[in-house]
Amino acid sequence: MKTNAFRALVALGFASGACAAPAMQNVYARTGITLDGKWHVIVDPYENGAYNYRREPLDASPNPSSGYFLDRRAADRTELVEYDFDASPTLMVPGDWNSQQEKLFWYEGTVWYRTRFDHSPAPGMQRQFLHFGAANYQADVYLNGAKLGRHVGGFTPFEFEVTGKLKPTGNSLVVKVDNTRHADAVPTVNTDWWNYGGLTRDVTLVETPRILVRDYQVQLAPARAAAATRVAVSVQLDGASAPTPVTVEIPEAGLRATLTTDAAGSGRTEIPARNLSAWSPQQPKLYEVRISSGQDRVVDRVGFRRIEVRGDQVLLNGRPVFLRGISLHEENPLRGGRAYSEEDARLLLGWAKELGCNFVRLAHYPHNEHMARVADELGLMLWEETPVYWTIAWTNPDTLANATNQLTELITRDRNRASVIVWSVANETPVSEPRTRFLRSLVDTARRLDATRLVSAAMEVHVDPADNDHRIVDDPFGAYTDLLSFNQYIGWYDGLPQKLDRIRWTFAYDKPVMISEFGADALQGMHGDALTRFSEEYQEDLYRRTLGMLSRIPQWRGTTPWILVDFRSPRRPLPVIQDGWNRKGLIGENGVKKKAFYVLRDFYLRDADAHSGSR
Ligand code: GCB
Repeated sequence: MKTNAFRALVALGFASGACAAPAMQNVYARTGITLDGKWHVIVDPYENGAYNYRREPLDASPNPSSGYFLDRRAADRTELVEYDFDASPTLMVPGDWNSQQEKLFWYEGTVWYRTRFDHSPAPGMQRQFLHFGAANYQADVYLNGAKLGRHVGGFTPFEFEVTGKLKPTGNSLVVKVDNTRHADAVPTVNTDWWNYGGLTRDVTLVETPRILVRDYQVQLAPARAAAATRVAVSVQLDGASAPTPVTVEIPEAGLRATLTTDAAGSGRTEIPARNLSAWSPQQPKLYEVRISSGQDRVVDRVGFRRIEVRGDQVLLNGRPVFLRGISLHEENPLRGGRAYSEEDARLLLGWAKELGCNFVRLAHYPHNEHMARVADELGLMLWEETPVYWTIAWTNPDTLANATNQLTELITRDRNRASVIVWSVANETPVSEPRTRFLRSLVDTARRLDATRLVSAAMEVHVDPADNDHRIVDDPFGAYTDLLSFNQYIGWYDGLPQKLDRIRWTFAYDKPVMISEFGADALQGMHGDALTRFSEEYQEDLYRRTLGMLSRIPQWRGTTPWILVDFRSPRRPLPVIQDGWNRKGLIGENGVKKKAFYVLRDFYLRDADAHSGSR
């Protein structure tokens, strides 16, 4: 299925060779072999494997020189080949390179990865796809010496069809991964997180029959007044050249429907569904959903719930809810480096559960698919986000196409997850006309791809020029979002915590207010009085006062304080205290909880739900 964003990327010449295709839905449920494990790597800061000595791209050359790192061997001892994957070191995939090799800790540039594998088709399978969970930031992929294409964007899945291109033995898969930052990229050059490079998520060879269910969405239809509950189903087949029947079943609920696709392979239907138990944090019920067409069959586990906004309330399954949240980065501090596995997801989301959360903000980019699947199971609602962070090249059409593509790939992957309730299109972007136009375009994309969830962004606040204790939230972009979400750091970047007791708020919109960030750095184990910067007591006091201030806002409906765990950031050099870590975690990098953790937990367990706006 070629989305508009995908077409735009091709039209803009985003790719060298073919562009990667958007990945198929629910890849973990498919027949496949994992290509995870040790890959040989060549570190190539000058991109010697991609350009000749005149800096001409070897991709464009009909006879690439031996510099081209495509797993060649010298034909005889006189031939000059100046690299050797077999004799080069290895890195684990999935995994970032920074946390695996000390020499690569700060590295930003190109690393060439190579694995070899044999392949004999699984019974009944005619098509093969190479699926990458993510590669940060740009990946050029080569199979058996031929280029398959390129993918841009560090946090979303992509794939290449390789049917007819595989050999029974000794296939060579080479990926050039480049995490260089660029001013016109998404994100841009400036962030407050570690730029982990590499094949950071699972790599799989997926096999399917000739016709496959490439994509589907099975969710409750948006509520219509007095209408019965219905499950809305949309399906996209790949490989069907004529109308084809598709069957959708939810056996436990006794539901079954058959639809017929159109000539383009798309089909939709609605199934009346009176007896489904709703998914919620209290009861995260998941149903087995089976979708089959011809030889192809996929099985998923899907929860059914409704999320809406009415006036200043957030309604989950029709009832007001307070979002007891926390923000988190995709990092496992105990192992070090990017989180990628189901175990990592259970560690991070398990801590969020201990904190009393029903909501988690996956900041500041799309996290791996396990996060949403584990959240589905644990009953945690999620805010998922694109890396449109701080400043972006707002007027550059390539940058918008890139952001649109990343958002599209995220929504396509996770739109069957009951846990996901918010698509967030940006974080702390400075107000300007071109920026608002850019973000509106992303909102339109999100709503077009998925009409069943809320859309928002973490916005900013401004100070009333006439009154330093008066904060105003009137970002013009707030007119287009469902939640009025914003970050604020009164008491840390803006005065001392006592100031929190005096602040008054004005909101330009009658919408649910969601404070997407507040917080203070504290080094776990460092103690002092409540005015000692970086002490646990300062952070604890700031949390108490912030919760007091927010409790006075009548339309306050949730918060995701910054942040669950300390995380690595090159912007945080203060020796002894930061040492390259942002210390705003409620849990230290050693896994030990700080005092403020308990302040927030007590608030969540005792007082928070009183702010749901239920009247
Ligand atoms: C913010 C950013 C977040 C930073 C945080 C901080 O406003 O959204 O990415 O890490 O502040 O610690 O300064």
